[in-house]
Amino acid sequence: MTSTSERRVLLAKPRGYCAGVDRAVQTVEIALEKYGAPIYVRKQIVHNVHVVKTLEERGAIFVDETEEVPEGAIVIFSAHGVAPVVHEEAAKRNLRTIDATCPLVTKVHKEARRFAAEDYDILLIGHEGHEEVIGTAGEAPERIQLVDGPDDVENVQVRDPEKVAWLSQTTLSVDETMATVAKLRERFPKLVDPPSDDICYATQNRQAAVKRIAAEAQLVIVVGSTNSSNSVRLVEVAKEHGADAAHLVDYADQIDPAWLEGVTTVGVTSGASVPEILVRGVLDWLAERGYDRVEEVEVVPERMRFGLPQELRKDLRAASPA
Ligand code: 0CH
Ligand code: SF4
Repeated sequence: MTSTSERRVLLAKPRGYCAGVDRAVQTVEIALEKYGAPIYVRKQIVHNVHVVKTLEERGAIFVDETEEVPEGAIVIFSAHGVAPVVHEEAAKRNLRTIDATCPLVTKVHKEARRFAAEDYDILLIGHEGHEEVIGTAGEAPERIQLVDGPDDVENVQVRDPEKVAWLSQTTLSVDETMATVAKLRERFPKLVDPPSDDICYATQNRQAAVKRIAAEAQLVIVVGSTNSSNSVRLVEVAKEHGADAAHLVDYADQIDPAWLEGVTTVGVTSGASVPEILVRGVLDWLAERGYDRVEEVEVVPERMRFGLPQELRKDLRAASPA
């Protein structure tokens, strides 16, 4: 047993909501207020069980495809982005679309279009089947191929090894992606980099923060859902950077008390799609078990904010008195 006086919590900062998630969740909330329920949302607005459940309770209906949305209704596209074909399908069904794609995902879509227009073969580093990757690849399906980590590099086939560029999903492990790029460059020395980082500021900052706390914690608890790529990456990064164990939980009641055996320092963080109230739940759970000394460890300040999608802003402006 550890003594109570030794027990402490290191709370990573930044953690939780990034600017793109904040904007996407607000988009659904404001659309519900402005247009009334139901509001359709294609896919989970962000990959978090609690966020989706809360919005469902307020009248959002989450669907997998636009064909499930009644003709003429409003549909919101999730933060992870959609392929151009999805916009076309929505237009055919006369849907009113509000695009909550994070501007930093849109930036990667633009890079894909530009490289494709210049006739590059584009190697998109990302996780097979992830919505963001499906959306980005849909910008130029005939030019883009997926590279799912360093072990997948040997499978890449290109038309001209002199004309290859890489892009990535925004929520990957920074270190693993650099390892993938290094292997790609061994095969294609002329490989062209994206004009700026595709892995976004929020992903990078949350990984930097979890590395810091993992170096001192025996156990790291990451709050996040199992389909949240960036949250799962935080668990992996914590294990690689010093934590004896790291676990992903949606809610405090999923913590196994056995994880605390012999643990003096618990690290806590959360993925970019996770509301702070869930982190508070974990801190309360830990405090009840003697881990009531919480030290916040800030590695970098974050001030990023994004404006609401233009379709929504336009309607809000039209409704406000001159
Ligand atoms: O980490 P992923 O991409 O699975 O998504 P999330 O958990 O909804 O976090 C927000 C990222 C949205 C797109 O970059
Ligand atoms: Fe945007 Fe990054 Fe947040 Fe994704 S994780 S929504 S790219 S800020």
